[in-house]
Amino acid sequence: MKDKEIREAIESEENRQKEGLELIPSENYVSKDILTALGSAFTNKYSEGYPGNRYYGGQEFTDEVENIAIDRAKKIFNCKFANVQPLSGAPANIATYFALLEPGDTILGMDLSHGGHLTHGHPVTSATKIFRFVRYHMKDIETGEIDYDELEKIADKEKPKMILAGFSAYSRELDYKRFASIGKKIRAYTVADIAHVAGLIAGGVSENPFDSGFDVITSTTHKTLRGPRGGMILTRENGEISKKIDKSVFPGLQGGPHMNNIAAKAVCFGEALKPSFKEYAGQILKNAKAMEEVLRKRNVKMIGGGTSNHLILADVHGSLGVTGGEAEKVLDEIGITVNKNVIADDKLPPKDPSGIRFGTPAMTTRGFKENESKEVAELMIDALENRNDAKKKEEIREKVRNLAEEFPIPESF
Ligand code: DSN
Repeated sequence: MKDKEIREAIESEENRQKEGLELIPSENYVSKDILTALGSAFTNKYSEGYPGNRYYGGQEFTDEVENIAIDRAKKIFNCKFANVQPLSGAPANIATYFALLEPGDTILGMDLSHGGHLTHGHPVTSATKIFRFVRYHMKDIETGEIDYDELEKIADKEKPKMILAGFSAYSRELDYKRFASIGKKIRAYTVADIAHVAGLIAGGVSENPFDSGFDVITSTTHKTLRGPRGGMILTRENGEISKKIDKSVFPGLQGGPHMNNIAAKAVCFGEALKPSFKEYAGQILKNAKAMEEVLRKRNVKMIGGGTSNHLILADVHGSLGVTGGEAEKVLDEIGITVNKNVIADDKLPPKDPSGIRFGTPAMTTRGFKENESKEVAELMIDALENRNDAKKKEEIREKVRNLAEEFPIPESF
């Protein structure tokens, strides 16, 4: 690359990723094939419209890759329709709201501090100027169980047109059947935002919401699914809902799709269809359970009491007397990347909350098994307990570096 400044920044980032351990549960490492597709000639092409029905010429190969991406996505998630053009998860959610609702309609989603996502109705987001959001919560933060009775009562009273199941910082399985039966009763669309667990569903480790009768799934492709940064919308059937979704994505909200990204999504879906992906997804969960065991042994409180997926939300303020912001910084210093995160009904502000959120998708891609996962959890707690001891932190940094060297980031799967 001729641009020296950018080349150096890229090389530094590559080294940071090589020498440290990535534990942000929404991040992962993609294969070289996916990077090749992202850096391919498809980035030069405009392709407004959909395969066979575009507004510009020269589409024989864009149609080919988009059709492959659509077919593979449908196969993975066992459904009849896929739109692979959303630029990421938030635009996929917004496109779904605009496709199926009218301004002023009500959406029922999970409260952000109980694990929901910003786009599920946090007041800072623009969608709240157009739609009315009401929220459900966990019943018990010790077990993480959703208060389904509360959810049903709100649904009966507020009559939302859409019920959202999905999360950004929640470590337990959702009862999709209960969501679907409440949705059916009040004739609301049921939409599952599976951004975090798409890879677990693809690998058969988590339940597929379509099996419970959900109407729509929205997702990102870059988290547990291990693909390029992007989004998609799937519908169980191919009918009125899917037609509305297509129109809402283009021309409703987006212009030209990013065809290099769609080619990379197709590669990602191909990788997720391989039998080895099932092993990968299973190991993500085993590794998270191994970390959970260490946290429990060392008395670090976990929201929801532990994990049934790829992530853990730990109350480090309550357990170790360190804020989430301080903990994130200390862990950065030893080469382990996590993110500070609010916990349910947090008394501390979102910029420096009580919790940290971390997970196993990226380190599992590196080949970590249960023993290494336990070692990482021990090192994290050691570092937080010894946060004022520079020498101890340097020793831990060295151990992290050695672990990272022992498990280089793979180039293919
Ligand atoms: N930022 C993503 C996450 O980390 O969960 C969600 O948008």
